[in-house]
Amino acid sequence: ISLGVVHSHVLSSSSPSSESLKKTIIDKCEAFIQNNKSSSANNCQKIWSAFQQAFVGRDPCNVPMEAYDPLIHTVIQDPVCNRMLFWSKTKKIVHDFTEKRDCFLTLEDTLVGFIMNGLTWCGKEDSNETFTTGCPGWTDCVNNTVRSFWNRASAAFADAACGDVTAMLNGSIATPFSPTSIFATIEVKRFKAAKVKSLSVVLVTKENKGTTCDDPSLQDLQKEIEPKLKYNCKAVPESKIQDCISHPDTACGACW
Ligand code: AVW
Repeated sequence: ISLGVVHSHVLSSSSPSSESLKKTIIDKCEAFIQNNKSSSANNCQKIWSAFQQAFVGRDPCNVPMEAYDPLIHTVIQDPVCNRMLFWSKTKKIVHDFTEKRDCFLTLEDTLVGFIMNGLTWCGKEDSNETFTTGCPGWTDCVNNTVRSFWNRASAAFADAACGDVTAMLNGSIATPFSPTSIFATIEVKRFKAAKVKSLSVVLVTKENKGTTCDDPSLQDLQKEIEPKLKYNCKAVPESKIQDCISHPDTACGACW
């Protein structure tokens, strides 16, 4: 049995055919809806068809983020005020955390983010094929198929933000609020003062080392936010968040 599983895994991940990408996406879509009944108004076939029209037949380095507008408009997603969690350079810990509890939700915990998370895809000019290998990498060209998707999905996630929003940033790197990140270039710029009350930064630190909330990049963030929204920042040791990951019964409010 285990050999069979390995074999089919190798087959499905190396096959570049349109059918396998379509199946992967529809399967993930249906699995998500199964586990999140609040998403059941979505139609996975419609989502696939809106998704593929963004990039099929196009140069994979020339897909602007607007190409995904039809996909974003097809997805039905309730806003979750006060529970939205943005992140930058904290991908693993933030998702280990949200996987265990419902009090916070990242883009990757929403339908469209969940479906595309971990996938690579692209098309080719004058072809109706879809590919999952040989696609341009994140920095190979600005308007690549995958990066433009994340830009567009992040924009929609930030547009929907409301109430008190939280951002988990990395206090172990020199510039926790990186000016080239999606968080800085897209999400922060789209918070609407009429809907978003405050931004709370959780700066994940390694035992009182690294950057603090006084870091110049975080001062830039504060300047960009205030006085439109309230801003606050708290340095939280990584071990405290790890404790909350291992003890999912701990109240979310006690995690930072
Ligand atoms: P990130 P963001 N090469 O941790 O603020 C390959 O910088 O941008 O956080 N992949 C890359 C590269 C690169 N040079 N740069 C970024 N990525 C990919 C959506 C990689 O998968 C959520 F709502 C990395 O883990 C967050 O609030 C991911 O992009 C926000 O945007 C995130 O890069 C996180 O984006």
